[in-house]
Amino acid sequence: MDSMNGTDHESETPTLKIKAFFESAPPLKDAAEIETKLKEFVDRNSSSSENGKANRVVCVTSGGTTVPLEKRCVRYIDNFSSGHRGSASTEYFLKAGYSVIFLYRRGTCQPFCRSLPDDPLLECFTSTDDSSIQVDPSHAEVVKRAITETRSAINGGFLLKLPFTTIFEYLQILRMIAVSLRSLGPSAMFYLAAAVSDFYVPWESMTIHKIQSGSGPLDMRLAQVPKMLYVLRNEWAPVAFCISFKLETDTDILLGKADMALKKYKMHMVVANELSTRKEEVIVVTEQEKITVRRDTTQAGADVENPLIKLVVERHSAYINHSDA
Ligand code: PAZ
Repeated sequence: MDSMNGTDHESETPTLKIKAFFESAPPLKDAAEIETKLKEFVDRNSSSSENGKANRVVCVTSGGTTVPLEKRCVRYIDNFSSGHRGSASTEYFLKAGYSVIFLYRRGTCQPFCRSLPDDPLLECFTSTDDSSIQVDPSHAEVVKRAITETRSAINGGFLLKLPFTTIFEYLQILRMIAVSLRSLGPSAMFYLAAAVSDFYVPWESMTIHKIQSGSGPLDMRLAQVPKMLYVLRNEWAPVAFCISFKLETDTDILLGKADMALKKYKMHMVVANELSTRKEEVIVVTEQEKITVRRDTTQAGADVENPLIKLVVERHSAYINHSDA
């Protein structure tokens, strides 16, 4: 499931197919509200920098998209992504002074909340005799960090969180973000870590009601999701710094596919990762080099996103300086 990063049939990805995808997609229910939030966020980050330049803003996508099988959706095709990569990267981008638009799958990992237990409400809090609620001392530190860091980033105007569930929502919101970040020129970045469905059921050919099991095996044909990286780079945000991700389970094809995505979609970087080792190491593919980035195994709790974001920020700085020259 990697349409944003995919390489199959790119030659069949004309603007027309993409236009058709958006025209047939069910309209976003909260489009006006998202538009307003984006405008406020971009305005704040365009004017608040001290040196007269726009703040750096990164759109981090995180988690997997779903593909509904029915309009009144009971069943859908899902994706494995936990959102760990996107949420961890968001924390490091904020630390590096970026403002972040976090486009995430509902219910997946959130920035600053990665260390919370699975069921935070029941595991971190206790109800006392006088019916007040207290944090269990063993979880006090992680709860405090989750609340203070998240509130400070959101209230300070550095973090905007926008949720999606379906492939239709994801791509429509991504397009809105891209268009609204256009004014920031090279200071804007796209860090596309979400696992995006390759195949989908077009809205107009989708059954309204729950698919019935009485009529035997299900025979369903899925259409290919148009390759949106193409329009992102060529139309929506042509000057932004763009990083896509490539996930494979077969290491023999991983770097070849990443290279192909880099060239075909003119990405500035492609982060290649293999499913079982993705939390240990990634390979950053650029036009000139392939850099292996590893988690520091000598440090407890160290993650691969820390060195990865350092490298990304360094390359983004060079890109901005080069654009200014
Ligand atoms: O979300 P997560 O931390 O479980 O996994 C991250 C990832 C593997 C989804 C990401 O690093 C990635 O490769 N995203 C693109 C996936 C793709 O090729 O569709």
